[in-house]
Amino acid sequence: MPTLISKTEIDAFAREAGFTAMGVCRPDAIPQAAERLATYVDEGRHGQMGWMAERMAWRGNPAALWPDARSVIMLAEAYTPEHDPLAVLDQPSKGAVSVYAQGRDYHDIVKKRLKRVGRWLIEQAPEAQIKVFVDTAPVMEKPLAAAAGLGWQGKHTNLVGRDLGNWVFLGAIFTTLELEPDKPARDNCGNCSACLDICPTKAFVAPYQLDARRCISYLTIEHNGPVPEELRPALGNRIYGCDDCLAICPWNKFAKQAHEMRYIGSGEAPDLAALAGLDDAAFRLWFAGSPVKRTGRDRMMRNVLYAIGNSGRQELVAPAQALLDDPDAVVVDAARWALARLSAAKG
Ligand code: B12
Ligand code: SF4
Ligand code: SF4
Repeated sequence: MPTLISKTEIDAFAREAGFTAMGVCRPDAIPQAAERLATYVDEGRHGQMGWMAERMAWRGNPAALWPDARSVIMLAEAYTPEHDPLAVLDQPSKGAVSVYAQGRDYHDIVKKRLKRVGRWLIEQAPEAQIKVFVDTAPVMEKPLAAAAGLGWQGKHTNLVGRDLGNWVFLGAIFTTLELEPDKPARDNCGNCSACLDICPTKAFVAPYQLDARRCISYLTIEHNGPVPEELRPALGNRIYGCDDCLAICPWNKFAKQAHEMRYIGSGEAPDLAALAGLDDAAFRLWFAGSPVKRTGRDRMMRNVLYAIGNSGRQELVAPAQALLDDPDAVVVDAARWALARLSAAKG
């Protein structure tokens, strides 16, 4: 349906609500996505994320997800760190938590903002209908954001913008309003391969294609059970997510400051020894309000033990030994591995 709201007005309101950038595309603007998603799933690159293989007809084709939608408003919200996110990798007795998880859970904050923009849209055009999505719905946010002109999918597969860098969260508002689509942005990766080269586990099958099963973000957050032994040394001290391919991207010199200070952690990384002592209740308390909480205490303990094993620090033998009789078999396996590795490091 034709609308009298201009995109400039929507953009202005979205910025007032806290978003850093906005763009519009049609729901049928990502015709290659379905096939690429199918290849990804057929090759098993999604690992244990079984939900990616469900509702593929919707995920790969936003026009099928909601046939009445006429426009997709894509929004980006900056969470640019104020410290060097890779500095913690040189502090083996600390646990590296990726930037996006150092502060408050973005899902809650972005969703509230999306709803605020959505409510405002309906006030301006009461005939409009909207649906808002962030992260967990069967919507491919990166190709949609690229189609809406916010940037391009870099070789690390994340959205990068010439004036945004890649430290942004994405969210979508589908609407029945007809809005003028933006032009997709050009790929500006050129000959650069910094993100592919830095990846500790060589998780990229090719530029623009990730095998999640090798990605530390997947292994530390999504993967249940023991991490394959050959990949454990490459985790280093990363205990929740990984920022290497994002942090190295040269376009971050144009990154915008985060508007939401609740995303900005103190930059202080937690001590592995302290984390190893957490029971379930203490874990929940420590990570209250953070996305880390969703991974659960046992998986975090597993990650902490791999980091202890990689630390070479003999003072971490005692905290690892204390977990040898943990009720969780995966934690016990990780404790044994950590102790064997520390013993080998002692020589
Ligand atoms: C599943 C998922 C993951 C998985 C898999 C990631 C992946 N790349 O597939 C795991 C757990 C590994 C993960 C990790 C991370 N994630 Co994640 N994740 C998602 C989720 C839920 C779906 C992504 C998806 O659809 N993947 C399936 C594949 C097929 O899609 P794709 O990556 O877009 O694949 C494209 C390319 O491969 C490309 N392609 C394929 N072949 C070719 C060939 C050529 C020539 C070209 C040009 C392109 C091309 O086309 C495909 C389709 O567009 C989205 C939220 C959402 N609903 O979209 C968040 C999301 C992508 N994640 C996000 C973040 C922040 C991260 C991490 C940085 C977190 C961290 N610090 O640990 C890491 C980054 C790791 C990385 N290098 O990608 C943000 C990214 C924001 C941004 N700037 O782009 C999102 C959008 C969440 C959000 N709402 O903000 N994530
Ligand atoms: S997040 Fe880390 S492990 Fe995953 S692709 Fe990027 S650099 Fe590799
Ligand atoms: S690091 Fe280089 S190749 Fe990777 S996304 Fe950034 S510009 Fe593209």
